[in-house]
Parts: sequence; structure tokens; C-alpha cells
Amino acid sequence: MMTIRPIIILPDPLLRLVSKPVTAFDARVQALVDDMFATMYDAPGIGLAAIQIGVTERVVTVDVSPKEDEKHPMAFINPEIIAVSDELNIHQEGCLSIPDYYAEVERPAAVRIRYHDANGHDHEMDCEGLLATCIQHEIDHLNGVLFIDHLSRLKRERVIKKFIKAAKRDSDD
Ligand code: GNR
Ligand code: NI
Repeated sequence: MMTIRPIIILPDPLLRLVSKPVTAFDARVQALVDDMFATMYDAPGIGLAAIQIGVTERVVTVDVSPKEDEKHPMAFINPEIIAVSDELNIHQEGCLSIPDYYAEVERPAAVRIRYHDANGHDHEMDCEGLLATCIQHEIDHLNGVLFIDHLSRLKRERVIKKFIKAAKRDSDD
């Protein structure tokens, strides 16, 4: 059974937790990955970290294939960046946990990652372009870091304030 799960939104404090490594590659992790794909495609988003559905485990799903192309689902368990390029890249980012806010973020243009697949097998992968941006955004989530943390303090605090107000309004009505 694949379940679309609710995505948590700023300023939910869960978004600031450091997620725990997966230690057992069992049916439960496979079910979590399946739910993450269902939730990510439904949103729709090009990536999702488990914490965004309230699960504090180091699990990421990504699909950066163009909408009109075939799906190319990728799951990364316990992903780690093992090398970064000197070259940087600026990309406009958004986040399903910070809806309708977009800003340019500078990150390494290419990264090499190490990760496990859902069966526990070890892999390394070179990422560039949108995939490099996305996987860095997702690994940030596993460490409680949001893309707004890469912006100026003024921009970041403005966004956080807006979402705190929106959450208050929602709890008042
Ligand atoms: O859907 C998403 N798009 C996106 C665009 C640029 C850089 C990163 C992303 S990830 C985001 C989905 C999300 O919030 N993942 O955590
Ligand atoms: Ni995000």
C-alpha cells in the first residue's frame, strides 16, 4: 500500500531535527520509500526527505526527470557527500515545506555521493546540474538545514516570520 502523507511546513520544529541513519533495510524502509515517492509525485516535487513527512530517518527520494519524460525514481538511504566541485552554481530553489517561496542559492555545481539503496547495497554516484542541487537540498534536510539558511539573515527571518504568522492565523480560525 502506497500512502500519500501530509507534508510538514515551516515553522514545524521537526524540520530542524537531525535525522538518524537507517540500520535495517527491511520491509518497513521499503514501505517508507514507497510512501515518499507517492507523496513526492503527488505534491509534485523533484525531491523529498523523510523528515518532511515527519519521519526522522536518513531517507531521500528524488526524480529530476522532465515532467513530459518517463519517471526516473531514485531512493537514497544514508546519503553522504564525499566530494564537491570547486565550481559553484546558482539555482532557483523551492521547498515543499516552504510553499510558494523561491530564491537563488549558490552551491557546488557537482558532488559525488555515497549511499545505500533500499536493499542496503552500497553505491557511489556523480551528480551535476539539477540533480546536484536537489541532492544537496535533500541532504541538508537530513541535517535540519533548509534552503533559506543559505540566504541572508534578513531574507531568512522575513520568510520565517511570514510562516509563523500564517500558522497563528490557521490556529486562530
Ligand atoms: O520540488 C522541489 N524543487 C526543488 C527545486 C530546486 C531545488 C530544490 C528543490 S527540492 C523541492 C522539493 C523539496 O522540498 N525537497 O526537499
Ligand atoms: Ni525541501
